[in-house]
Amino acid sequence: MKKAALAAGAVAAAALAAFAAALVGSGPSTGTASSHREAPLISEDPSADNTDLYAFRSPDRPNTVTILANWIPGEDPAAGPNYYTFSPTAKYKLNIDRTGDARPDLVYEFRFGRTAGPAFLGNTAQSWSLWRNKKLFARGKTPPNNIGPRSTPNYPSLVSKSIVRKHGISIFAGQRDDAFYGDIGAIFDLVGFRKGTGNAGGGKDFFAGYGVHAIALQIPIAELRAKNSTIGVWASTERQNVSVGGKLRRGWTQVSRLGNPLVNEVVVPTGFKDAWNRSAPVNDKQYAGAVVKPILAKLMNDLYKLNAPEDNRDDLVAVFGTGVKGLNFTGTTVADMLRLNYSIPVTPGGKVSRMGVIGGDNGGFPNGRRLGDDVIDIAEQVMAGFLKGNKVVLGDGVNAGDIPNLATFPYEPDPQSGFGNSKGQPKP
Ligand SMILES: [Ca+2]
Ligand SMILES: [Ca+2]
Ligand SMILES: [Ca+2]
Repeated sequence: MKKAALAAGAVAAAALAAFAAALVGSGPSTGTASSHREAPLISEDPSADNTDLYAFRSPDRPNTVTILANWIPGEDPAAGPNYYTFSPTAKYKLNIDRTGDARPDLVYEFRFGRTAGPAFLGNTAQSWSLWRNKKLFARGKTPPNNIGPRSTPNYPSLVSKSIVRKHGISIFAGQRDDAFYGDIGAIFDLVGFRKGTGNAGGGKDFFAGYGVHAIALQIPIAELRAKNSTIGVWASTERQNVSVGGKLRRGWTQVSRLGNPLVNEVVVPTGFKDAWNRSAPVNDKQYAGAVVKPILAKLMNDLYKLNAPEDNRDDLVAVFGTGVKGLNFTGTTVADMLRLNYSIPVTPGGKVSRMGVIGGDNGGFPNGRRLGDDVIDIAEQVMAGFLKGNKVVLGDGVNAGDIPNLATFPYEPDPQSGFGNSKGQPKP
């Protein structure tokens, strides 16, 4: 058992080494979430960088679906005076396909303003406007970042005041604690694990203490009207084209996108990662070869002799590309979208498995994704061949985030405060 656990841990590490590019964060940190710094170009543009995407039936309001997307890897809450903000020169999008063709039918597009702050401080409360299918839908303001007890007292009330409700839809945008979790520090130290590993705990949550910027929508199910009650969701960011001393290029260019966690990092070869970020899900068939014969499965076998199937991975194509038949299949169009069958009931609290569908809980990943779903462990086990009968207990030893998620919208926890900076120790 001990040996098995050790092997499992090592494999987890190998898998994560591949995920690593994605997971390693920016700035003062070394990491953030399931798609952090996963491609060369976007790693130079953190405020446009998608980190994670979630979609789930809202546990406290089961007649609605919540879609939540995070941007900006590794926000140190103490990073003043110019704290992290959404970029005023980017468009942040949540795209929903309701017909299975991987073309968006509902596009929620956010733009943010930014004004100067008091004295030497940046202003982190940002006005926003939300456009739905190119029509102005709502306006609002983010709460400020969680600076500290003097600047931002009673932070939860600032958050609840910032939530806008319009035509039955709840809307939030602003800083959050990163709900993603995983042991990244050990993995990058030459795939070493601290102890135990497997799924038996013992890992260290690298993301503890770091924030992100989130956009969350809570949409009545009655508005979604998707074929087979299954939506395909992805988040994306566009940058305004700029010209430097030459011809003006008008318009916008997509610089980042995210559907399922870990796809661009695990599946897409490095040389194609930037192109992948610029492309649309509808054209994802070009990457199907990399899914059918994943380099990661071979790597895992080479290193740890796991017996992971190395070819004909139709199971991975289903999970990432088309949805799983009988669960959240959207048709034969291969596209990286997070697919949620919202006719599947919310899993009652005591029955929730962090392993989602492979843990017997169809209310979680890959049927959508909840904040607590352990997508690192799930991805490792699925890559090893779980759905083809090769069940290896893999994991990174971190089974939950450092802060509990909230029971109500926007569900992702309040960010830790800059004043409360958890990294240093008071001097004697
Ligand atoms: Ca469509
Ligand atoms: Ca966290
Ligand atoms: Ca884990």
